[in-house]
Amino acid sequence: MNNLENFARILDDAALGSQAVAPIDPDNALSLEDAYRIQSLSIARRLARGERRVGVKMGFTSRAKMAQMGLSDLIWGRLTDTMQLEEGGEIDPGRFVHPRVEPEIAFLLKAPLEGNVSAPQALAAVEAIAPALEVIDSRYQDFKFNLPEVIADNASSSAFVLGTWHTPQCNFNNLGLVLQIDGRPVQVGSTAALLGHPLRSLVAAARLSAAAGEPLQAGWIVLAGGATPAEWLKPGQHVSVEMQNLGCAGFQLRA
Ligand code: OOG
Ligand code: MG
Repeated sequence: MNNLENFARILDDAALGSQAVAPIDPDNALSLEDAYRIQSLSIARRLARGERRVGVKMGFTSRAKMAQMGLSDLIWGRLTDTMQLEEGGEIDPGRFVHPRVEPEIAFLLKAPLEGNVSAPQALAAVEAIAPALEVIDSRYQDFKFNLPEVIADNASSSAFVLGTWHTPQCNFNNLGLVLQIDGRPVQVGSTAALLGHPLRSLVAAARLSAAAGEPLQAGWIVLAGGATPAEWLKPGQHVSVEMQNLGCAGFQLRA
């Protein structure tokens, strides 16, 4: 087993066992290319266990997220079917190490989307949009990492919940949103926080996925990134996002 495979195993085991691990790149020696290779190898382990690839998540597409995590480069990760949890459902907190939640907007694609596309070309490939909650859960101790480490860790992907799909034939560039925990608003924002327009996040996803040799497919979901800072989650909490015109998505963390 080479080094990269070993790191993929460590991170995959950490996710499976909900157990934090030490940083894998304490000397800042890992290249971004190797970091994405580790991510790809860790997802290959999930696919070998029978999970199915369902899309892509984008990270650090808002200033709020960049500032909160102290990193300012766009990153992306791979979504599989077991990460999608039932809207309104109950989630076992035991599956996480130290979860956080953030409000996002999701795209459902009706056509493949590849390479350097324009925003109108990206929109033409969108079947529907929905409000979303992403649960991020770094596998590193104290949720601390450098850029290659978070990339290797599949951009902290852990779970997501989607609200109802809506036609994209509406203006969704500046929709107000509220993240609530136990009925109390904890973050307020707008989809405009995502690179000025969430479609820009989809454009970036098309470019980065194609460059990695895994172009976006019809039927895939793309999570555009957190529009506000993420909030820590505790067992027993109820979380929801309400998005202007698009409705709500929520879940209950079991006590
Ligand atoms: C990295 C993942 C970033 C987003 O939406 O910006 C992300 C992290 O914050 O742990 O999911
Ligand atoms: Mg996110």
